Amino acid sequence: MTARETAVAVAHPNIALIKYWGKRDEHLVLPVTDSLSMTLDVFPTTTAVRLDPDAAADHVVMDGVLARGEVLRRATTFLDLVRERAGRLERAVVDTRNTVPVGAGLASSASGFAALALAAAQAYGLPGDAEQLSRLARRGSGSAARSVFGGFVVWHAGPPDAADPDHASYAEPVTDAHLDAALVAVVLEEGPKPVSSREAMRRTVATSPLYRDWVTDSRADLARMHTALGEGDMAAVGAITERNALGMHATMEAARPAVRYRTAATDAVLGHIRRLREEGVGAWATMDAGPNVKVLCASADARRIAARMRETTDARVIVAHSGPGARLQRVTA
Ligand code: 2P0
Repeated sequence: MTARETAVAVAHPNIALIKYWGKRDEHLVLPVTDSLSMTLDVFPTTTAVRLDPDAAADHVVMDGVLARGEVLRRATTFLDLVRERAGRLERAVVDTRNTVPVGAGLASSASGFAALALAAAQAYGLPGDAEQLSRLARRGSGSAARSVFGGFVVWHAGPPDAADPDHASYAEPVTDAHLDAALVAVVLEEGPKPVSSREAMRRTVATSPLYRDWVTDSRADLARMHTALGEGDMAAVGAITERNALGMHATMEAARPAVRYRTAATDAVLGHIRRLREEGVGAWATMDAGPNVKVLCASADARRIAARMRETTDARVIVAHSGPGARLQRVTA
């Protein structure tokens, strides 16, 4: 690439069925536990990166607004890492467009850093395969490691005593999953969250008396999840997903001070999902760092469940299926 060329990459968000909640190394973004997600086919982020040899600083525009403060700092820190690895000094012009509400617990940082990692690696001429790209994206935001791949994806925490812990922590596709699942997102709130997931994780690891048990449980959940995905057992995948999410929220709600993302509206949707199950409909809940609820179900049931959610809430309801990994859209002069 020459300095005039622009690399454009697209990545989709992912929703964890087995959650990532807590880091063992903040700088390297190493998680305490493995996590497992499904990449979605909605809300892509498209990011363009162009090198500017004349610029004194990175210029980052997010959804048409010039980034400052924490958003700019995180992007620049990430670009510094890419520059260091590529042995380049030029600053970058970054234009990123989200289609997901930022900060609403629908993981815009996952699609954002996966797209930025791919576009920046291309623009700076950094070689590497998808696994290597996943390690790089992880440094921007943990969950971005998973958005590099499509379908079901597992992110390995890596052994705590690994000689090269950065190398040991990466995501890869779950190749033996036999399940056509969908997610029905019930978007209750689209505003920014009261506590960032980064801060909430920190507080949970440092102060929650339930955290150790959650880690033990989550490891067992992951092993059971692999079996359930391999067997295409929707009911088992759903049940493990729901209890893993509820366990994550319980551990953070026990932190001091408590982190509470669930609202009365969240609990009402959880009640609707429980009632659907009592009627024999296969629907299971998961929630992230926000009040919104995502309903995991078989693809064949998604439209019917979405219709029921629209009847029972005023929320925006979006149906998502399995989506693709990050890809380069174009490299233009
Ligand atoms: C996940 N979440 O597994 C979990 C569940 C939210 C709840 O990953 O600090 O933006 O940038 O590594 O990836 C959201 O946290 O956090 C997240 P950082 P990230 O999807």
